[in-house]
Order: sequence, then C-alpha cells, then structure tokens
Amino acid sequence: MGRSESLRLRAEKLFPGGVNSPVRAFRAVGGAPPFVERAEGAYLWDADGNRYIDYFGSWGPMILGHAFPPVVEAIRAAAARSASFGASTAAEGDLAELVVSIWPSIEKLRFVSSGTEATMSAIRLARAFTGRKYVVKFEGCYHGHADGLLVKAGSGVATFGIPGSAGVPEETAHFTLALPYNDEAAVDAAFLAHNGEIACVIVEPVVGNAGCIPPADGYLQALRRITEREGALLIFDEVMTGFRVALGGAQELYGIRPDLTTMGKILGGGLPCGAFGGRAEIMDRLAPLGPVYQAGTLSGNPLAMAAGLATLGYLREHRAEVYPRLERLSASVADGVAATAASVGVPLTTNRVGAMFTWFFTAEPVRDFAGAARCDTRRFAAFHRAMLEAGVWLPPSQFEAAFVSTAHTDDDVRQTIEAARQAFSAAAS
Ligand code: HOZ
Repeated sequence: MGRSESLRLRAEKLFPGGVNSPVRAFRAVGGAPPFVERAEGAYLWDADGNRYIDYFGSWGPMILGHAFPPVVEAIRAAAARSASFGASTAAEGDLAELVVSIWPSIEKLRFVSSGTEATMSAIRLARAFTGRKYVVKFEGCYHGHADGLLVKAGSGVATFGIPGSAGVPEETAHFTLALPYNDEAAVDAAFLAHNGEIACVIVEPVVGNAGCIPPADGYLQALRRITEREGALLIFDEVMTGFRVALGGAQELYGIRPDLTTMGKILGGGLPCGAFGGRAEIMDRLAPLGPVYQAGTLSGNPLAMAAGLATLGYLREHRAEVYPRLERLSASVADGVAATAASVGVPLTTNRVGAMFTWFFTAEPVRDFAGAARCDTRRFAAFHRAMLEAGVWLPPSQFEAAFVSTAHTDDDVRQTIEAARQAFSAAAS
C-alpha cells in the first residue's frame, strides 16, 4: 500500500468523506485523491513522491506559484513576531492601503478569514443599508457556504448535484432569488416581481464555480444600470477573479464600479484571508460605528497580512510582466489542448479569461450554468483521471476553473498538451 493510500484510509476514519472540503474527495471524477506532501513553483509532490503540474493552485491563491520565496520569507518574519495578537497592527493598514490603491471602488474594507465570511457579511451589510430582504444571485455562482447563498450554487454543490443544502431552512432560502447568469431580462423581471424588496445583486463577474464562464458583452454593465435604477447594491464577488483576471480584478477588466466587493484567495497569498469593502457610507454601517455586527478573532491575522502584502506588492510592482505572462501561458495551454481535442474529434468548448479557464466537454458554447450542466461529465472524469496519471493535476470537477501561475513554463504547457493528446487517444481506442 502506498503512503497516500494509507493516509487516505486514516482520513476516512477521521473526516466525513476523508476530507475537509468536499470537492477534494474526487467523488465526481473517481480515483483516489493523492495526499500532498509539498509544493514548489508549479509543481505538487504527493506522499509517494509523484510530481504533478498543478492547475488548481490551491483553488486560486497561488498565482505566483507555491512557496514563492518573498512570500515564504514574509510569513517566516511575521511568525517570529507571533502568529496572532487579536489586536490592531500596522500590517492591516499597509495591506488595506494597497488594496484601496488598486481598487477604486473601495474606500474602506474589513478583513475576515475566508471568502465565505466576506460574502456573508457583505450581504448582511447590503440588507441593513437598503432596509430590504431579498438577494439576487445567479445559478452556478458560488459565494461560500452561508445558509442563504447555497441556493442553486456552483462548486461542490453543483459537483455533487445538491439542489440546495439540507439544514438550510426554507424560510432562509426564500429570500434568495437564483436567476440564470448572462440573462439581463431575468434580472429586470425579478426587480419587477419584487419591486422595492431586493437589497442586492451578488455575482461572480466571471463565473469560476460552474467552470469558467465569461460575462456576455454588456451584461455586467446591465447589472450596474439595473441595480442603480432600482436602489439595490451591486456586489462583485471577486474572491476568485480578484488580482487574477487583472490586478484590479474583473471590475478593472470590464470597467464597472460595484458598490461592494468581496475578495479572498490571492489576497492572503495562500493564508486564510478574505475581505469585503466598498464606499465608506456603506462600510460605516458596520459595528462599532453602526448597527451591523460582524467580528472575528483571527481577522487581519498578521501571518495572512504578511503573505498578502508580499503577494500583492509583487503583483503590483511586476504587473507589466506578470499579467502578459499569465495571459500568454494560459492561452497556450487552453488553446493547445482545445486544438488537440479538435484534431481527434473530441467535442470541447474552452472558456478562458486571463489565467482562469475550463475545458467543457461539449460542442456547444457555455454561457450559463444550464450550458455547463449539459457537459459530458463522465468524459471529463475519464480525462481528469488520465491527466492525473500522466502527472497533470486539474481541478477535480467539470464545475471548477483551472488556474495558471507565473511559475508555469512553456515546457509545462508542452507536457500538458502531450498528456491531453494521449488521454484523448486512449479514450478513443
Ligand atoms: N469551493 C472551493 C473551490 N471553488 C473548493 C475549496 C477546496 O476544496 O479546498
């Protein structure tokens, strides 16, 4: 028995499904998830010494590759001064100033420990600010696992075909309206049906949690126009897209100014960290200034602040090289595998925005969750297993985006395309 297997057997006794987050169990793709021992740059090594080219990057944070030396050093130095104080530090202000300088829509923010906390708190704030109860979200978008947001959610919820979640009272879900993404008319209709009752529209501006689905031309602009007209807040969930599709996230790329933004992943350089922010008049409704309560023992944790500062500082200083490099490498791998599929007659639709992309196993364009759900997930699963066997670790679900880091090389791309060619040929024979 290999070490990964014995670790897995132990984990199955200790954790539900053997994991601490459902998609990691590989249930949607089959096969056994390797246990990771260490990672460096674009590579992961499992407990049996096998090396993999990593295309999930800890689900997004590792944009500079694993164990990036300036980030490691910053964490080491911060840890030597203590891992947590539960009190204010200069580093919180330093990271906040960096964020505010990058995101013009954010005047004030608050740090939390995860994307889930960020979105849950932003929704509470939007409800308090507007005095309204309903929340509009979109099918296949995932905004963490807070009760009211698990309605027709993406990520693991879509992966396991769970329509909502047991344990969420109907009364809670009642105030969440889940609409098809990329459908402006559906948003207009919801505001008509719930006139004066919708507090906010929350959206992944580029969907990542149903696989990668870009906004149609003018769609995000329409969300901005409709929410402004109706007095509702527009929340961009940039947990995945922030600092990835552009330094200033999807709002920079598409030129939109949301009222509130949630972020996480890259923000904390791989450490548990999230934030929500926006206009001061909204943010100042939070306690202790206002009546909206939100708190956290580890919020603004010094190790997370240090890793975030090192990561964002590097991205800002080197943005002129980083983002073109990510674009070039991501295009080569996404298009290279797509061309290989086309050459052997495998129906594949490739969606990509910068360094996030998905190979959907369908010949049809994927514009919304219904389109993603029509994919051949069995074919995706077989492809995933073959790629893993060849040393390429893709996100283990058709409904998750893949990520490229600055540590990936042209040679990694070549190896990935060759692995895909072999996987497609094996599936055809
Ligand atoms: N929901 C996360 C990706 N969209 C998965 C996180 C994990 O399993 O670590």
